[in-house]
Amino acid sequence: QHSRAKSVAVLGAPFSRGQKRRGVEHGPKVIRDAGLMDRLSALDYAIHDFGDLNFHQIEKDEPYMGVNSPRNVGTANKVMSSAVSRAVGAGHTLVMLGGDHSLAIGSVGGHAQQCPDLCLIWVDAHADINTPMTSPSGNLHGQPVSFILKELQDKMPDIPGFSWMKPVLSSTDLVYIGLRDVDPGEYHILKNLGVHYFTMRDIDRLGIQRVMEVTLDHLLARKQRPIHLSFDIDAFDPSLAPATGTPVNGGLTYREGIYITEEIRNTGLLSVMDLVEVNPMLAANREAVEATSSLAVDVIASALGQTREGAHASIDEIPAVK
Ligand code: EXY
Ligand code: MN
Ligand code: MN
Ligand code: MN
Repeated sequence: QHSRAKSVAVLGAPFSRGQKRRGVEHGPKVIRDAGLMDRLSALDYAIHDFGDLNFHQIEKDEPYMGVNSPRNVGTANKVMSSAVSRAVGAGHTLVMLGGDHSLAIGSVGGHAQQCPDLCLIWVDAHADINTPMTSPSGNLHGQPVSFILKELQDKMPDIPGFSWMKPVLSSTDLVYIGLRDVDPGEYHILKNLGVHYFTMRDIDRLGIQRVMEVTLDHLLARKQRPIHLSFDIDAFDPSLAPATGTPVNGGLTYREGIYITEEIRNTGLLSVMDLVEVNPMLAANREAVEATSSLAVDVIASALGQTREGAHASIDEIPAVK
């Protein structure tokens, strides 16, 4: 059966310093405005809104070795890490609303403090595995995975703001789904470390059902363990998720995205989920913002147990005629 009835906590992270386009700090607000809490309360457990984290800005934050806003990103992730650790330690399944994807450094880091054996499913158009030395942009939202992986530590310079951070996962603990824009340095790292990944081409070839079967088998066959799902909304096709900073054509369909989260839900092992990179300031109009944020709500609800076949949670018999 599915996971024991648990409580779910939602934590907003209005943060955008991992990239250069303002607006992604409003992600938590537009996702909540799209009805997140109502949708989750229709599911089967206690649900808590932990509100938004408070990130105080560090004024003097010069680039370091080409990395932009290192102190702001490092410090924000330290805050994120302790908040996630506390929430998971208190027994909640946590949903983190970004904010840009650099926040996964703290989210995965804090999760790993409580669950050192966790595995990571990274759903994204991008691999986000540049090191500071390979990054073409200097943006930390394109680098979080390099901070997380043990195998890359001797390739990582000491970046100001990150002295608290320890790498927590091995490359075999990670699977990517949805890749279609991978930089040359990233490609080299993926191949060199033997990271398991499914590009959009792989999804075309195998189908999403097979992709999920292989993903979950790779991560869980040897031993059941907590899942961290880091879901970048830009994994979806830009026609579905236009309000995001780095859209790439040829992304997930609605049904592929929902199938991914349904399969993760069915393991009963989802422990923390990030939903990042919704940027309402980058949409052409209000409809585009609403489409993107209600898609985010659908993905989160599906990861937490909303099914396409319905549910019988609150009805235990067919109503009699009165
Ligand atoms: N690979 C590019 C870079 O490192 O700058 C673009 C990264 C975009 C990252 C988005 C959040 O997934
Ligand atoms: Mn990303
Ligand atoms: Mn991305
Ligand atoms: Mn690129």
